[in-house]
Amino acid sequence: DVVPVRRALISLSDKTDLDVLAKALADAGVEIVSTGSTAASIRALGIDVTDVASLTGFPESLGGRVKTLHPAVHAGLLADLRLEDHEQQLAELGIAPFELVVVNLYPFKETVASGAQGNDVVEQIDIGGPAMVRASAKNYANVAIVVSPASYPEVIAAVQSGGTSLALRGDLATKAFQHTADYDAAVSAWFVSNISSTDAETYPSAAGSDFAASVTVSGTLQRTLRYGENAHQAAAIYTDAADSPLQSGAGIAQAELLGGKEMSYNNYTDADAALRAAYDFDEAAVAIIKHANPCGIAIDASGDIAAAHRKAHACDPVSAYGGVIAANRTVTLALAETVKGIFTEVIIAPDYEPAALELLQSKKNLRILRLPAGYRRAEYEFKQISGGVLVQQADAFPSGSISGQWQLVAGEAADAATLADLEFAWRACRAAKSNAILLASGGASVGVGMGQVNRVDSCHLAVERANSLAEGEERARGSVAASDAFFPFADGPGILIEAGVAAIVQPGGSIRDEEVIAAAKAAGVTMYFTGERHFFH
Ligand code: 93A
Repeated sequence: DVVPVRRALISLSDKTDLDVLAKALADAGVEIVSTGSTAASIRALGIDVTDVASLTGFPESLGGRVKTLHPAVHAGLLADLRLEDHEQQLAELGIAPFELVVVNLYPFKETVASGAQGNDVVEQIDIGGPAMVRASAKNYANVAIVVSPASYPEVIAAVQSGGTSLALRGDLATKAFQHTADYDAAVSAWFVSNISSTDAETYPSAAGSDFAASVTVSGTLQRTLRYGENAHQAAAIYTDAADSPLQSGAGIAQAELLGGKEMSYNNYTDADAALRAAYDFDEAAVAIIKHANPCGIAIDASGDIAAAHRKAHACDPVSAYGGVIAANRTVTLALAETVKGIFTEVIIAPDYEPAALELLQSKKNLRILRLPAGYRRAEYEFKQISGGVLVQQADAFPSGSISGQWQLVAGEAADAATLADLEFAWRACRAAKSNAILLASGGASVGVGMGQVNRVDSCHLAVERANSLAEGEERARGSVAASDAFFPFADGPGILIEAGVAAIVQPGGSIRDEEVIAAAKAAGVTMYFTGERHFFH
């Protein structure tokens, strides 16, 4: 596993501690190959150095744009000497391998921070540097890649003691890929703000790329985000480590962007909430989410995902403007045609019919995401608190009928259609932030009261929204209601009963259950207890 270092390639914009490094390598008998000003600095120390131009047989050209982009360099970085074939080819080509590569990139972020504009910034996009870093990191079985002076002492010690270990090279390669990902994130953020013609947002970016480098999070930095919940908050997205108890690579963080702008922090949280809701159902289901709460949720028992969307949208067409849509089935052309006419931030689904995708892609600002194969919700949920983190098993419904466990406590047993609506309402209610009251009818939410600090207000809100958002129609009358937790008093159910709901499902378990049951009985309203609560905060 130990690779002795005979030949090193050094190409540095930031020359911090280059003297220490070059002297140590020269003392250890390492041959040094280097680019323009780096070679000059090494030579000025009185140390022998080979110019990369003499290696490639090409002068550094186009004002430095083409220095190391040459097979004589890259074959030396990418040859896997565990393979006889690679070794033989290198010999035939007359190319010697590198065992150590030390590169830091053109100071792109620093140039942007200095206030530079336009071409001055573009010129600082390093191409050859990241190519060398990525090639060497890919070939970590053979090459040690160093991207920061902070790693020099450890690498020098390894060189002096006979070579680099596989563990060290693996750690260095991991840092290298994080470094190039972070670098490209900064470049792409600058392009979004300065070059892209489709970007309608005018908020100043929070320069998130430095932030990502400064926080330690378990998992892998995927990219820095333009900003967090608000424009002044820096932010980044990390993907779970392979051995993480979270999800192991099959969640929204791995979803494929098929169209539209980059996902923002809020897009991610809303899309995740939408998925959580849509995937609570066996039937074709659509959830429309804004600010982590549902504008509408609906199912279609015949599997028509467009019909599910129409019903979900009808719940609150006003709030659905600028919302996030999740579907648990392939998006059909019929669904795409409806969505095309509604301003939507994100649509996420397991797949898209080709014609549907093409139509949606014509909407430049619509982010279109395809879930990774095998998408599933995480088994555990983590919530940061000051000084620590809370962990819990994720709340989930089993598939299939759930009403078998319910207890009828008031009124007549629900007929099949009402029971189906009660089951739907009970599942859908879980998507609304507590305290949640959800009214449903025909497999669709028709009124949602969410996020209130008392259940009476949630009842008022659900009824008020059910009746005011549908023109001239009293949608609360004849609907069914679900409550995510028990009613502590009979006042909440009183509001629902007065509005005309036909049946109520709730966990039960209050010391005043008898009063609540009595109110339902007096009104002839069916009531079930589920015995299980579904708070969601
Ligand atoms: O302009 S580049 O993208 N083209 C290249 O072929 C190339 N090779 C190395 N930039 C390139 N580099 C970068 O030059 C390195 O990443 C390093 O930051 C810098 C060092 O150049 P010099 O030693 O000539 O000052």
